[in-house]
Amino acid sequence: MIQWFPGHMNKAKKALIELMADIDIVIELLDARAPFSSCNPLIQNIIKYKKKIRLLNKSDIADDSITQEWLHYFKQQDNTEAIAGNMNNSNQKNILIKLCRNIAPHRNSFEKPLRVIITGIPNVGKSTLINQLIGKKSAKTGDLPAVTKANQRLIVADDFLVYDTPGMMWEKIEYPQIGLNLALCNSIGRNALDEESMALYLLDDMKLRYPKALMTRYKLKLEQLNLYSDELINIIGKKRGCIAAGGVVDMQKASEIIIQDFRDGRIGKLSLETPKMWEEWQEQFVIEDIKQQ
Ligand SMILES: Nc1nc2c(ncn2[C@@H]2O[C@H](COP(=O)(O)OP(=O)(O)OP(=O)(O)O)[C@@H](O)[C@H]2O)c(=O)[nH]1
Ligand SMILES: [Mg+2]
Repeated sequence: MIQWFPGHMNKAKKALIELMADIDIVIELLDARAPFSSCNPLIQNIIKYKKKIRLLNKSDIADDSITQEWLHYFKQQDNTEAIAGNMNNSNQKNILIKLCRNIAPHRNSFEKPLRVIITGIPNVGKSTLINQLIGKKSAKTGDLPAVTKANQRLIVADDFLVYDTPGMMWEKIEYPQIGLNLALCNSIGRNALDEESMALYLLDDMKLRYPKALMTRYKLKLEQLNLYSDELINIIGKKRGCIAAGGVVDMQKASEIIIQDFRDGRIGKLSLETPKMWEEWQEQFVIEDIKQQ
């Protein structure tokens, strides 16, 4: 089971709890490709009673119809607005600022500024969004988990403050699907990962849910989708020239290529989980928990 909770996240957790008393609105970024796995219970406990906007980010590389299902799912929660996020949407800044001002209209002066915090799992795009909101590159960004290490206060306008925070992972990941989905979305540190298992899991899922996208990306024949996923990694590795000493396919390298293709949206606009899949998984988890008792 994948676990990753580096030391700075404990500090970040304490800092987030302290800051929360002075916050009017929480914008929680979820990864649109895995909204439930990225809805970290540690963060939910801290932001429980706050007004929230759940922003399903990276929607440009997620499955549009599934993102709509998730938006519907989250909008049913108390005190919660839900919108899709995409850093390439030039109107996103205006939409978000307007939404925040509507939620807390009483915080509208220099003396009583609107105080908004941006939180979420690592690498979901918090700092990128902050830079978009303030209109310049002040927060450090990067395609690696744990780029931001401490809270940072930034000014959107005289009456609008925004806080960037370090990404936080689940303290304990209870179920394998959650760990794998978070790992595929690049929210978990490399040293905690086994890329071959991740690629096998991704291919198992894509063969069933996105067969056309998979065939197109790797020029596969329909009947090849019946092969075991390790054989598929082998075929893809050969096509991509991932050959190790002795002429065999370098499975690690081939797995890394498949994972990177997914992360960059090169296989297509894919989502790893739907609300319905989650219901089914949760039932399965309950049965497994009972069996273990
Ligand atoms: N495709 C896509 N990529 C995005 C989007 N928003 C951010 N990214 C990319 O995601 C990566 C992580 O962005 P950051 O803003 O550093 O993420 P963060 O949440 O601040 O990460 P930590 O500080 O590590 O917790 C960068 O490579 C961004 O370019 C988006 O809407 N779509
Ligand atoms: Mg950051």
